[in-house]
Amino acid sequence: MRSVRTLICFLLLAIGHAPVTLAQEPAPPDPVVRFDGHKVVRVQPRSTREMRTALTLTDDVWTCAFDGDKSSRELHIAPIDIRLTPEAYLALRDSQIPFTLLIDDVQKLIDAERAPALGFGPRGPGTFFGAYQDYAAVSAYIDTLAALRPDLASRVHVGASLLPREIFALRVSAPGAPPGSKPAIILWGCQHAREWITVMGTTYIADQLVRNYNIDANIRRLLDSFEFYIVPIANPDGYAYTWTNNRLWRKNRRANGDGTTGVDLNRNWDFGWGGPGSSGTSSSDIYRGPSAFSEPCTQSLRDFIIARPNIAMSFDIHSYSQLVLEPFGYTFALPPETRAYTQITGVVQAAMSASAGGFFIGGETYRAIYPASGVSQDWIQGVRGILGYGFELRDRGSNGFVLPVSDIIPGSQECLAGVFAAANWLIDHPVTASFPAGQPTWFPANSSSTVREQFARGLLPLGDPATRVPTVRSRIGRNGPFSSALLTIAGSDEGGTVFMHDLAAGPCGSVVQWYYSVPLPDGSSATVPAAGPGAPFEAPARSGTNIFSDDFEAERGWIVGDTTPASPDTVTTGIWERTDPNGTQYQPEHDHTPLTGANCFITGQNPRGDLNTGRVGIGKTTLSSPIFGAPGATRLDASMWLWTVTSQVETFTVDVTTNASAPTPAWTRVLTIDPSSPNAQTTPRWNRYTFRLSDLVVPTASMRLRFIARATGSNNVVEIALDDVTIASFSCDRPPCTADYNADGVVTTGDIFDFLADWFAGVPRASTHNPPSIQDIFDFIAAWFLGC
Ligand code: 0X9
Ligand code: ZN
Repeated sequence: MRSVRTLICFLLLAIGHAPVTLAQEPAPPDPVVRFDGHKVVRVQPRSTREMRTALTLTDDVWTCAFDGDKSSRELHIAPIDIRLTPEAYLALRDSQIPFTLLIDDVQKLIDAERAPALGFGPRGPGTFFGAYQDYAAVSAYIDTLAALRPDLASRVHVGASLLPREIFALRVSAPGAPPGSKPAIILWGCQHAREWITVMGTTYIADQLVRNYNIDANIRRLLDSFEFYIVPIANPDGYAYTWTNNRLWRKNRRANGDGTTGVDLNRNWDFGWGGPGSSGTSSSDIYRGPSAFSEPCTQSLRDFIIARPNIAMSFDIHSYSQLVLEPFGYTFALPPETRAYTQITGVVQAAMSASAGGFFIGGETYRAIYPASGVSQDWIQGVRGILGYGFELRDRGSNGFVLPVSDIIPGSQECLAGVFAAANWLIDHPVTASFPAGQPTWFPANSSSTVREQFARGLLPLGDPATRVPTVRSRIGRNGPFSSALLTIAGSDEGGTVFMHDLAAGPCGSVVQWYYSVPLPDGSSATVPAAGPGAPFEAPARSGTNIFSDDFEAERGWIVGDTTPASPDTVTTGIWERTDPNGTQYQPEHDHTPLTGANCFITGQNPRGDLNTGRVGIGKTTLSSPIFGAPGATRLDASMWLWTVTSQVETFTVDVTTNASAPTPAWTRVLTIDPSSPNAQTTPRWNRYTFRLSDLVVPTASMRLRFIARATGSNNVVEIALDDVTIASFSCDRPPCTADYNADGVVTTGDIFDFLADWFAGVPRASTHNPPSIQDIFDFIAAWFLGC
């Protein structure tokens, strides 16, 4: 289904505009295009035939982007917004194709947009955001801002468009910070000419930064940390044309030499250029141009970015649909910064949604909207390695590109909220660590374990890992000195370099603490977690026994097919198999730990790019573990990694039995994933699940786990991958011992000294009273003499 939708989006956009908009500049003079009685509708086709019919009725697709229903994205022919002449609208009504009317008269909206809102003048200080502003007005306003605070702000020349018009930027940073001395954040609006709210939103951010440095503590923090480069109009010729001739023009104003005009600047960048979701047809609204970077506007922005290696993050601002978009657009593959993107997208979405009424959702461009190749964001991430976001601002279709003047301020506030949230995240997370095999939750007592970790860049690039090797500092217990060791490189995966090191654990009941010191390219270093020794990673030492452990690299007796004769599996496709998966939207490219193996269990191999062959058909497919036993275990944990896609009413369940050899074993539910579950995603990743089986059942000598993927409709998707299953029992899971203050696993006089030192130093952990009381000491000594 995905490929059908993709094709349709592509076809629709590729058709291009009606002849009336194709005339070349400058002579003969272009007519002014009017849209009297034109309507915008959101069509919900029920078949490819209906989609094709809708396609014949329009020459202007407003978006293929948004279907308003997260769970059905990718799975159905998506709704599309199209503009229709009055005649075409009547034809659509006759066609019986389901649609909703979004805009009744486009020209009326355009006329209303030009009229300044009541109580606002079109120009002058303080009223700039009371109306939309043309190229000259925005340019003049940038000068005004620079003049207002020359210590903070300056106008910067980015380059020139074809005609030529200047592409200008405002640079804003704390007073006295020379260019290049801080990490930079760059944002640009209006690659697409008709997306007027993006011009206002970017200028609004410039305005707020300049005016509020002395007033607003957060703005001061941002300008003390970064330099901002704000480019309100990345496509000046196109923008000017939307003011003079055609409010709905999207591309630049290149005369293509064949009677058509315009290259889509956001298909002209040189990473994945020419790929899916771009067109080689010059009349198309997604025409990519004759070659990558054929246009002066994209060249200028490219060179401006290359000349500033301190750029840490970028925002390409568009409208509409209310989306926070991660790379990539040209492929469903995830960018190498996946972990940072995931975290930043979350805070950005939340901040934008909390700001002025709009609700924003996030995802990678390719999956969240449609394939789009040659987009600026892909070049930013793919070539420059810069965190690159794309926003789609207001609205969700009620007015589309032609927002009422009353939306300028709230729409701009949403843009600002998103940019600021991401910038603040960067300040708060200079470097983050992640653990490819999961963050250790315990260590085997009295022995040494290998830990693998990766470091993701927040504020600054980490640079070449081989020349800047992080250090681990660790100790047994919560007091005393840390010892240091350099990490070694274990390999790399899509998350970057994987490091490894050994950690020694003490006796049962003790804890291990550790943190990292990560050198940065500028010679400084960051600690991870940020507070370093003040709040390190910590995990207990236990005497655990691995009852069962399988990474699926070898055959270990798993059973495919329901073991209960009364309820056999019926599906013929999507049956569980142990294999090295081929990456598709629904299936991982790698098993969970590609450094140490290739295989996992999946619900049917999909040939690369083919989403259907390996899909679970109507019915269920069952996978059962070999029998394992832990009779008498007081604590039995199961841990596994799952990669899940479930849509519609499809489900995935995990059960455990304690009478595995009975003819009809009884099963206890351990996990259900359905579309409402947190990890039931259409942008799947490997997630770790840990269950305390001993809380659910009394462990016996004859246990099994069972995994069932179930589909009830042929159009729906349930695709599961399973890897790295571990079942462990713990004989030592001591409750915390107050007397073992330093958590080294033994109660000695050292605990008294460490306790007293901390108590006198005011360490919060040493006191249960606020403010600390002498009673803390009496309580501790009593516990110490009692032995815990
Ligand atoms: O198709 C596009 O270029 C963007 N959508 S739009 O409706 N504004 O034309 C999406 C491209 C990737 N996303 C962003 N950078 N926003
Ligand atoms: Zn756009």
